[in-house]
Amino acid sequence: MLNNLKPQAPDKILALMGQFRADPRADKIDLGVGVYKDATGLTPVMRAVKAAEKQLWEAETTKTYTALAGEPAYHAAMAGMILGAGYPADRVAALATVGGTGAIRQALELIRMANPDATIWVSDPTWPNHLTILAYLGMKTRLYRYFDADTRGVNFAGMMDDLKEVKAGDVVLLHGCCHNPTGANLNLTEWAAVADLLERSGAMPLIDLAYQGFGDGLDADAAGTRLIAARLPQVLIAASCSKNFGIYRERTGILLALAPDTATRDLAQGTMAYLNRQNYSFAPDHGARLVTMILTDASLRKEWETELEQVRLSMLGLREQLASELRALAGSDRFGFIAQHRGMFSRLGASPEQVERLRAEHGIYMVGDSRLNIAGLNATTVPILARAIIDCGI
Ligand code: PLP
Ligand code: TYF
Repeated sequence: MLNNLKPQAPDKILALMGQFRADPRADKIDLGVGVYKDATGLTPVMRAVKAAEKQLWEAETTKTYTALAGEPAYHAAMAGMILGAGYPADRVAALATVGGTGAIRQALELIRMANPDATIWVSDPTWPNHLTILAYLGMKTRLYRYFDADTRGVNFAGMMDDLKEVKAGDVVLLHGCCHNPTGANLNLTEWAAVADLLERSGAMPLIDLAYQGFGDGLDADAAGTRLIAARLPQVLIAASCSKNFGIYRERTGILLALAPDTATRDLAQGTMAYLNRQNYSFAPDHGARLVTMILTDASLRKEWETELEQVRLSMLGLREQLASELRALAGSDRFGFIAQHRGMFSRLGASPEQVERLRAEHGIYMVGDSRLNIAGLNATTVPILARAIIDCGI
């Protein structure tokens, strides 16, 4: 039986973590996996999370099962954070999931149940797990152009040109903010044009929102998602709490389904709970409970928002420092895109050979497509990276 299995390709990003750990060089720099790190290289437990955990430890009297779809209070708190106060609650179905990845997986399974023939359109490039999960589920997938290798911005004309072929019943997967792996994002005018296209074609958007609060702020990062939700009758949103609450290993996420009416919402809600039951029954509760406490308690929320803003601004500061170091060394503004990108990542546009040189000669680790995690830097390592980038001819 087991000998019939075929070896699976490892996750390149996670494999890089192992390679980095095994590297004996003391001055090595990890710009690989997308985890926030502070200036000392630590991924801290956020202050509000610690405080909520203490309160929960004192108050929690049972750990019995919750509800298959998760707690209504979690649904409401997350829907409010993502869609804004005053969202149409009578049209929103919600499902607690195993992280943002679980939300993506359940969203795709929901789509497959509703329309097994749907083509899922994904940006080129995208987070590799989008593609592996789609292939695993046997769903039709097509790429749309997204990244402009010359400007390192969005190739919006190419994207819209490719999406002309989208048909009614298809799904367009969009990154809500902080595009992974490029760091290049749509502006609001572009989001509005995407909404027009979706309206015309009758396709449904699936928005992956894994970095709300890491780009331009909690509300600004949800602006594209909110615009789409205001315009389209049906929208799926797969959100993660891993990054913005720093609770990666708690596996906390949510799937929201905006339906055209309450009867369809109820149908979606029942099917979503069914999907949790088939795949893993109840989703983890601990992280979802902490998130609910933080979002609904004024003082915990203020503490969390303050720390999240510090995290966001520290990454923006590193972006500006790196762009300015490179401006000085290159004598041009060709790395200015680093300060324009948002979120944890920027795609440098270096060749695989140059990325390998950075690793071998400078002990600097980034993903093979030249994606670097800005949060892996600090004020001391930024100039070291800038010199290495120029030294490797990037
Ligand atoms: N989507 C994107 C684009 C991501 O980068 C991540 C990051 O890990 C996720 C979804 C899901 O995250 P998680 O399953 O850890 O919540
Ligand atoms: O893209 C990243 O680095 C993060 C973390 O299988 C991650 O999203 C990477 C790979 C993976 C799960 C999470």
